[in-house]
Amino acid sequence: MSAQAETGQQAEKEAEAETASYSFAAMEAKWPAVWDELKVFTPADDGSKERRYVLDMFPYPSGDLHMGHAEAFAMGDVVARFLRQRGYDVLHPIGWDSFGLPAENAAIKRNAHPSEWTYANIETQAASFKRYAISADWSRRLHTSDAEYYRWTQWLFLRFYERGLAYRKNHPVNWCPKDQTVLANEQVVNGACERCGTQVTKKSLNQWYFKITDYADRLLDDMADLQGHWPERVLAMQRNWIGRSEGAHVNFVIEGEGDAPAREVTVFTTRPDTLYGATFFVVAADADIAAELVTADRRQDLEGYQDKVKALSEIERQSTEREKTGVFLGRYAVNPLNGEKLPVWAADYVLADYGTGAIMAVPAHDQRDLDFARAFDLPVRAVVDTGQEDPAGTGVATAGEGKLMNSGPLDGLSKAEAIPAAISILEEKGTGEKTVNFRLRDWLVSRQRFWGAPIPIIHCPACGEVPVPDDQLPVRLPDNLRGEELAPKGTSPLAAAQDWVNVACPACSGPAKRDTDTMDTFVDSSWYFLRFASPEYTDGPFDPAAANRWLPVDQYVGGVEHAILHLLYARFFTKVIHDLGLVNFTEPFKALLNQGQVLNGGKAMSKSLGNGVDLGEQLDKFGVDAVRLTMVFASPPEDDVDWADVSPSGSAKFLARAWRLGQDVTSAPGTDPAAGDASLRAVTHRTIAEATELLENNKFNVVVAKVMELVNATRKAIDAGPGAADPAVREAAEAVAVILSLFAPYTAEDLWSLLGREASVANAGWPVHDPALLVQDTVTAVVQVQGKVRDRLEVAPDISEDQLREAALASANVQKILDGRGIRTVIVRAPKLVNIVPA
Ligand code: ANZ
Ligand code: ZN
Repeated sequence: MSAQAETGQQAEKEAEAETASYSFAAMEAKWPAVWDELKVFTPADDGSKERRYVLDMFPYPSGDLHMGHAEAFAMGDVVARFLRQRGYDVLHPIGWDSFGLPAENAAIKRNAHPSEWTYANIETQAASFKRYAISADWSRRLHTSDAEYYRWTQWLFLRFYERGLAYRKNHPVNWCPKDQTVLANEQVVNGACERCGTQVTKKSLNQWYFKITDYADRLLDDMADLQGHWPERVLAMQRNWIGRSEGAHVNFVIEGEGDAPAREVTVFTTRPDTLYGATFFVVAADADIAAELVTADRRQDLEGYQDKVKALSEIERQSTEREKTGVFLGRYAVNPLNGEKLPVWAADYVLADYGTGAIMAVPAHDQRDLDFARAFDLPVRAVVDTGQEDPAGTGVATAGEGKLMNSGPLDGLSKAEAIPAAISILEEKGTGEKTVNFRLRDWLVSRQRFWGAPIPIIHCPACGEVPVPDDQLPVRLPDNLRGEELAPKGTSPLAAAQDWVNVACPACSGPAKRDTDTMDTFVDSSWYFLRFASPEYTDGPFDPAAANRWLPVDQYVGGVEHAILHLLYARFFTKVIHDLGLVNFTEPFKALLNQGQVLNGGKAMSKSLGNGVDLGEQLDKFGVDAVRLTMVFASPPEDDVDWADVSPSGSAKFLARAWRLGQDVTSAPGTDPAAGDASLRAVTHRTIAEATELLENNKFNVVVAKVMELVNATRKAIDAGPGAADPAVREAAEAVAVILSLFAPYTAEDLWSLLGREASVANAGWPVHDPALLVQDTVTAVVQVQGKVRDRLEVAPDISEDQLREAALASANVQKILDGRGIRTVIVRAPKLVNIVPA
């Protein structure tokens, strides 16, 4: 056996000895029942304490929990447990986002009902969450696929409908050919289906929408309250997604041609100041207006072009890299300011769905227009003198500030002056007006799938759309459809359930049909945080009084992948629910924490890479506490954790070391620490002070490092210092238990009990530091010669630079190194560092 292997074995034996009596399995078996019994995590909700609401984005029940859940929920639990220790009444609920496609696909494969797969997975995850010691109030558990829940999703839909915020329209929508369902704009990523990656196409369908655009301004404005409490990049993404642009609508008359009469087409522009520089006019190739305007002899060209455009994603269409393409439509638009005739083109770089789907092209000052002008030899006329070279020559459009020229009444004005001036002229003439345009589109909520909340509308041949009366809610999903019957066929599988579809019209009692679409699951998750305030409530989606007591959520925790979809929808719902008079707040989440991802070897864990790490195996091997502690210790919560770089066995060793303090302390509980060892007390109180501040700033990983130092100092005091009977040792060990209770609940509880204290450490109360004990009489100054540490000096914290320099130069160690050489420079950073550079 090699010497190396021998020392390896030796180290292993020592490690074993160290952890021998520390059994995470025994603790995991013992404590959950005690916590349940004591209802440690159920808030009192009686007003005796200030309330705090900590929420983790609820999980989707796809199989068992994975490493990502383990990280996110470890972070959220630290916050919940910290606030509980600080004396707040904490609501920390858990539930499941349990409607959705995967359940349905699994059901088709297994010839089962989606509920079987869903609820089996929920039970698996619930057991894992319990083992993982999430400090959740299990009595408030909810599932969005329960009829008691989706009844209220439907009820909310009807309230939206009454207010004109839910409506149906026929419109080209994003269609996933694989999943055979429509997708919201938010679910199309780089032109592909967010779920399955298939290239998304457009299809004209009659679909239900929520009018989120009515709330665009408020969604933007209210972000001011979130500033500083939400990650800036999430706010930026929402701001971008909403995409507010100020500008003008300008009406152009398109001259008649042959049989086609003259007509007006409006454009949206952010640069009405450049109207005199418009040299052509472009409509979106796929907008109805293109087909309406095109002259007969060019129709075939247009149709050929449209076929090509259909295959392109929105991103491709807007790419500045792609060569510009288009078709002249044979018509001319008249510039309302100078009467000039501009040729009308159809092109793909203009989007049908943005602004009005038509633009005035100003190639001198807009790069896309300039690229197009150069491709088709159209004129370029600069109207803002930016001091740069003429774009016609350079091919580079100039977008900056400057004085107007070639622009009649606008000449000589600055860009900033010319924009309102141009708008006034247009408004006087009645050919345009100031306007605000948003990138945000209405939210498409209907899905042609089974496993979702049915849309509570009945279609009657006589009465049209008739809402299902409230007292007939929920509209339950039929439970007799199975397997292939659930397969997507382009229409909802619900359409095949004849006995379900055919109903009497609630208005005229005549034969009518239920709407067969279900709601996007993002509808379910847009209000669940409200339901947690009163999950048993039967008179409405939630008890308004309870919601006003608990909400808004004080700390929301979840992945940044929800930056726009879920978080924007939840904000929208909250505002509508506020406007319905049900709650007195307008934002759902006061603060947001985006935890990082768990990687393995620098890459996201995935089946194809084969780098997945099984959470269950990690828990079996190292114990829950070691996994939780590792997640938190690895990095700041916002950063990724690379499982290849961390050491859960190191965490386990540390936990055993902390736990053994409990075996060694010999002073009785309640002993006054005042007479205890002063230097250990200073460490304990400094740790408490620092941990408090670090936790308030979500710097959980640093807190773990601090508690490790405290464990070391305590161990030293027991072994080589004042000894196990010193009351300062008990004080330190109890502080370790309480701080550890946020990260390693089993070890902390067991340590607490070894220390002779009663369960639960989870509400022992946060220790308060004594500022008088923080005063340090000396600090350590490091003395370097040419960057190498040669001595350490204990000095007063307020030592002057001169005094410190002198003390360093007087050091015998330094003298020895210098060995008579002269000194070139001395750098002093009092009271911590001196660096001497010899001549
Ligand atoms: C003339 C002009 C001159 C423009 C100029 C810009 C610069 P944002 O800021 O994103 O709102 N536009 C309008 N509708 C469009 C559509 N459906 N597809 C593609 N482009 C469209 O952009 C507004 C500008 O984008 C508008 O202002 C319009 O071009 C173009 F020197 O009008 B502008
Ligand atoms: Zn009717």
